Amino acid sequence: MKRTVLITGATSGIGKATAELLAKQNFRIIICGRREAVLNDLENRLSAFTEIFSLKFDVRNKEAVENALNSLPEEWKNVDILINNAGNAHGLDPISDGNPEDWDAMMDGNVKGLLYVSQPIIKMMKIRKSGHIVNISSVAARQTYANGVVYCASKKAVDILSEGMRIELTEFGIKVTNIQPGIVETDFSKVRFKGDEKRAATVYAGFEALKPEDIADAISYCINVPDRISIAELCIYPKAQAEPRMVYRKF
Ligand code: NDP
Ligand code: 8X3
Repeated sequence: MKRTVLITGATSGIGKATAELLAKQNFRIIICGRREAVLNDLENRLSAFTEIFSLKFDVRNKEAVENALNSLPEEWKNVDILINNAGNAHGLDPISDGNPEDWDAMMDGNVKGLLYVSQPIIKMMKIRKSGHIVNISSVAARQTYANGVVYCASKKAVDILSEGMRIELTEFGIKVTNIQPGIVETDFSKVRFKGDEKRAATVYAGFEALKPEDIADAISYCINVPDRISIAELCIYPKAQAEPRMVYRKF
């Protein structure tokens, strides 16, 4: 029987690549994001491979999250695998100059949003005594870097939530995987730099960044291992990256 996967942030980057890969495996997928037109396009394309259901909501809006999850038809309500991927960095400034609106966007989206989505799904998983939660953290959680401190803090929180979920949920037969990607070439930097594509391109210049498909492959590995195995944590760098701020570029 096909397992049901819910992916947040499926409209772009890592989430989209994951939806595209899992659609060709033995899964039915609930794709989530805020951009309805992108969701519709993805649903149309992936429906050629498997059953797809799309949900439009902002993870920061608790009521919208609840309404969206409650609106799932009965046959889609039992989520076997939750991939908490939605998130972004906003701005690259020292705390002294940072915009509090950017801090809100990161803390509300990357941390509280993950909790809002997880709670109702965890309740259902606990009743069924099975499930798997995959949280997309970042290498930014491993090492704090100047100007990205609030983003780093939000991803450190994701690490702690993953650890805590594993501690609380193992007795219910629920697995929790925390993935820390290094630099992946997606819209991430375009969002961080508020649409400045030229500045975003400098992040990926002079070396081969990870592709979103590389992280999709890792997620696929984690959710396809035999049930007795729990991949608790993965840290994945591009070959040229040694730590968050140390990238060997060839110019
Ligand atoms: P993208 O900008 O390409 O994708 C981000 C996704 O998150 C989009 O689908 C976006 O959908 C969704 N999203 C963002 N904010 C919200 C929100 N408030 N409500 C609902 N959905 C939201 O970036 P990535 O694919 O790179 O990022 C995915 C995850 O990977 C993030 O958690 C990021 O922190 C993490 N990560 C990324 C790395 C990188 O180098 N790219 C490295 C390490 C971790 P929409 O706009 O439609 O709402
Ligand atoms: C995104 C990777 O190194 O820009 O999480 O923080 S990094």
